[in-house]
Parts: sequence; structure tokens; C-alpha cells
Amino acid sequence: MSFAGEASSDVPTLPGTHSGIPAYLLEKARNAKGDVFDGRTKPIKDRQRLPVVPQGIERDDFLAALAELKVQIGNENVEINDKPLKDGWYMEHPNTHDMMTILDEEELVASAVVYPSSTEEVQDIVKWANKHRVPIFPISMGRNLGYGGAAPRVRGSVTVDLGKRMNKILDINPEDYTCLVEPGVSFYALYDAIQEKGYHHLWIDTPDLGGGSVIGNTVDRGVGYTPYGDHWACHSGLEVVLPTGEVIRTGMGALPGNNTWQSFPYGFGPYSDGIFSQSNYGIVTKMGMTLMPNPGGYESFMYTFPNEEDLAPLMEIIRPLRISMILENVAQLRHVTQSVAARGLPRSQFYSGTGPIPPDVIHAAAASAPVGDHTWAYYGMAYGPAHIRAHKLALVDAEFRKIAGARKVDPATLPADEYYFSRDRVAAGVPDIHELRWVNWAPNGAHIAFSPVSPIRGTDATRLFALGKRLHDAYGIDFFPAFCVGLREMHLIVEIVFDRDDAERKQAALDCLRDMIDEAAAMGYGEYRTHLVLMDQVAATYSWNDNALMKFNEKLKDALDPNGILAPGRCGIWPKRYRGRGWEMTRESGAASEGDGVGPAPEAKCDQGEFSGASHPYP
Ligand code: EUG
Repeated sequence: MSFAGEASSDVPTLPGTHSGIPAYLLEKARNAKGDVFDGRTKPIKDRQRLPVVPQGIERDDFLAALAELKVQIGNENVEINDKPLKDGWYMEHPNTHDMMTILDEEELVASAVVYPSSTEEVQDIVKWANKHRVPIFPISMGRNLGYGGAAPRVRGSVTVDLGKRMNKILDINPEDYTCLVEPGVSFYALYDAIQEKGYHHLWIDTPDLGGGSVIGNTVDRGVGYTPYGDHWACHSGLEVVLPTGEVIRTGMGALPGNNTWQSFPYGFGPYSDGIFSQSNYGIVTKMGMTLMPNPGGYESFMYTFPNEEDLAPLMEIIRPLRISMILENVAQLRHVTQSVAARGLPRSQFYSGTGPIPPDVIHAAAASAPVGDHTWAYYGMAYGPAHIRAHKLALVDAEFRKIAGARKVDPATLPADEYYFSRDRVAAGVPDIHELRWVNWAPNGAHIAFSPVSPIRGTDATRLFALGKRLHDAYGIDFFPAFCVGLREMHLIVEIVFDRDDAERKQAALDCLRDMIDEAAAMGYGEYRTHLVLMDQVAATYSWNDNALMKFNEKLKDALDPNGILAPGRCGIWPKRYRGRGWEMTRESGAASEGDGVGPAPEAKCDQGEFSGASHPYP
């Protein structure tokens, strides 16, 4: 088949490839790759394509502008996207489109990709974009899987792939427990570098999968699973290229000669960092990150609970333990359906019917697995020397056993490739690749997340669970809820796994997501992060006081990016030139990712004697 060529090459490795796998995971990555391609039937559309040209510029002008960019950045560092779109897989992911697209695969595509090697070149690219009014979309590494991957929101944007050539670890400070990284440093690479230096007293915090960019994940406010799991809270200091080409350093970085950029995040005056997370206000080219001290010991624990109704009392038990840090890390409470899928086998091995997989099938599958049957599985970790752990573990044990049928799983009874050990590594800051496995649940498996935030409360957990379950059942989708428990809130992560070669299933997934977002918002719940396709809808749910927050965001956008060139539409923030022209993607707009042209840029407006009132005002 046409994807055979893709499957045949080996897995790229660190340090030769910045986005590669570390040696200790190579065998696992090879197996994961085999599983992904075993389940693949989607052919590559074998056609040559003219590059998509972004709206607001003529094709010839666009091609001339790209030629100019090649002179500036180097011929080999500007690639026109005119080849067939290859989805690849996690370790060999495309930077031209969303490898897990829920739309037609030609919707969220780049026209070209440019690879800067320095902050100065990023500034050059930004100035070029302003000159030619070309939308650019920066990615660190493009592994924002489940949220759009590497794809730009505006079709035909020029993707600025920062990571390929800007992938240096600029500093690891073993006394202050901090580091300074560029966008192309993955959690794998940071972990590897720390081991290489023999700094065993330094821990990093990693998400479920370690291939993502430390900067990319942090500025999208991603989460890991040690006590340093709130990545944004743990960063200190940014270097940012603004949409008009200036470069700033935030916090102490603004003080020449400082030695506190990575230890005191706030500096003096307004704390600007926030506006550079989940936004389109700047391109982060350096970021400081705090590192955790090795706690001197750690011990994972796993409890299972038999019934769906155990969720509410369990949350009431978890909340005080978590807030008082007896439960120390961002733990996961996972539903049995996802536990079964995490074995990595396709759903067809368990069930051949359509519609959601029946509970008795899931429970039978769970019963035959090493962990045994359950409905909820809690994965946590205690940190510190043995006597300190023993104290915390005893408190947790006494509380969790108040749920009838609670069972503590003995790790000695589990085989080495059991999911438990992946959670164990991740909670100890060791990046893994295991989490990919449940994506094989569907052929041509892809995933997209619904990620609402709630307090750690039984009533909230139950309401969100019931909402998700009802809508998944209605659309015939298997329900994979996992609660990631932060300090005073939870991110409920519901990943919908779908066959990305099945238009009907993609539409069902999208409809289900749109219903969940609307219904959750009506109940007072909002998403902490979302996919490109859902950003307008999610942003519109944060509407208090007549959309006051979005009006403020737009004011900032227009002030910082008057030509509207930087990641238009990201997180629902549209520059003035795009507003009122149907660029928003909503249920009503269907699957079209493009709007009806762009307005004149401010300077052009004056030059051409046009007035702002002539185009569509903001509604
Ligand atoms: C996961 C966790 C996330 C997220 C997407 C996926 C992991 C799934 C805590 O945040 O946003 C098992």
C-alpha cells in the first residue's frame, strides 16, 4: 500500500534528530510504530498540489514573497508544501497539517514551512510577514496532538517551525534547579541531557508522552504528573518576539546582567508572561523552567474501585488529601474503558458490533487482564524517604478503603509492560511513549480531547461524567474519561478516538464535542485548552459581561499585531482584518476552516483611502 514506504524506515533518535526518541525508549518506540502501521488502511492521496495560498495575497505575489524569504533564511530552510500530505506517526509527525484531523485533511494545511535558526531570524520572518501580509503560525515541535498538532488555524499560513534548528538547552543550573531552553527541546531531550550530565539530583516533569516541546507544552498550559505538574506555574522567564518584530525578555530577563531570570518569575511591573500563553501575541524563543529536587525516594500506588457510583465519594476523599498535599502529584483517575484500550489492542479484538462497547464486554476484558476488573483506577505517587512515604501512604490507604471494594494493586503481580509502570515512570519525571497505545483502539486511530475544568467535588465529577457518557452513547462513541487532579481543580480529559479515514465517524466525534462544550458551558464548566477546530466555540463560552474578556483580548491583539499576521484565530482571537468575515468555526459554519477574505491592513487602508467602517464591524 502507499503508506508502506512510510512504515519501513526506523525510528529517529536523539541526539541526532531533535525530535527523536531517547535510547532507553527505542525498542518501545519501534513496537509502537509497528502497532500504528498495522492498524493503518488510510491511503496517502498521491497527488501533487500547488501550495494553498493564504487569503489576502495573490498567488504570484505570495510565490515572490517566498522567494524573498528563501534569500533571507536560506533556500533549504523554506519548504513549499506541495507534496502529498503524509500523516506519519507520533515520532515522525508532519509539520504541514494536523495528522489527526477531524476535518477534511486539506482544511488545516500550511502553504510553506520555514526553519529559523535564531531569534534574529524569527524577527526577520515576522518582519517579512508584515511586509507581505502573510499569516504565520509558529510551532515549537508540532506535537500538540489532540489539539491540532502542527496545523495552522488559518489555511495556507506559513508555519514557522522553531524547533528544528532552535533546539539548544542553553543552561542547566544544578544549584538553582533551573534550566533555559529553546523551542525544539523535548521532554525526552531535557531528561536525556540531565542524565548525561549525571545530575541525578534534578528531576523534570513530563506529560504522558515525552515527545512534545517543553516550551510548546508549557505555553499551551499543559500538565505533567510530579508535584511540578502545572508547567506554566513552574516556568520562569520568557524571551518573546512580538508580532511587529521587536524582542523582549520578561521578568528579571529585562534587567541587563541579572542572574535571577530563571529563579524569580515576576520581575517588576505588570507580569506580562500570561499574555504569551494560549495566545497569538508573540513567539516564545527561550523559556526558563524550574526543576524539581530528587525527593530522595518515591513509590507509586494504584487503587481500583468497582463501581461507576464510587466516583462521587472518591472525589470527596481525594479533595482534602490533595489540597493538603498528602496526595502530592497530579494523579489520574481513569475509567476502565480507557484501561482496557491502553493495552494497545484494537477494539475489534473485543467487540465487533457498532455503537458504544457494552459494559459487560469491557468488564470481562478487564477481568482477564493482570489488574483485574474495576471501574476506576487511581494512579498516584508518594515522594520522599521511606518513613515519610509510609506516613502519607497510610493516610491515603485508610481514606481510600472507605469505598467498599477498594483494592490496592500489588505491583509485584503485574507484568513489566503493564500500564502501571508507565504511570510510575511519568510520575517520577521519566518521559515515556506508552500512552499512545489506546489510539490503536480504532483503525487509522486519531484522537481529539474535550478538557473541562471542575473543582475536585463528587457532584461536579458526576455531572461531567454523566454528560459525557450520555452524549458518547448518543453518538455511538466509546467513552474514555480520565480525571487529572490538580491542586484545587481537575482537568477532566475525555479523548475521543476515531478512525480518521471515516468521514461519518469524524462528523460524529465533532458533533459530540460541540454538544459537550455547549452543555458543559451551560452548567458552568469551561475547557482549559482545546483543538484548533473548537477554539472559537470554546472562546465564546467565556462570555461574561458581554464578552468583555474577548474584547480585551482583541484590543491587545490589534495593538500588538496591527497587520494581524501572527496565528490569526488561535484561541479564538481574530485580528481586526479577519473579524466579521466568517472565519470563526462553529457548529453553524460546519467544516469550512476559511472565511471570506481579509480586510486591508492599517497602513494599506490609509494608502488606499479605505476606512475601517467600510468592512464588517465586530458584531
Ligand atoms: C492527556 C492529558 C491532558 C490533555 C490531553 C491528554 C492525557 C490523556 C492533563 O492534560 O490535555 C491520557
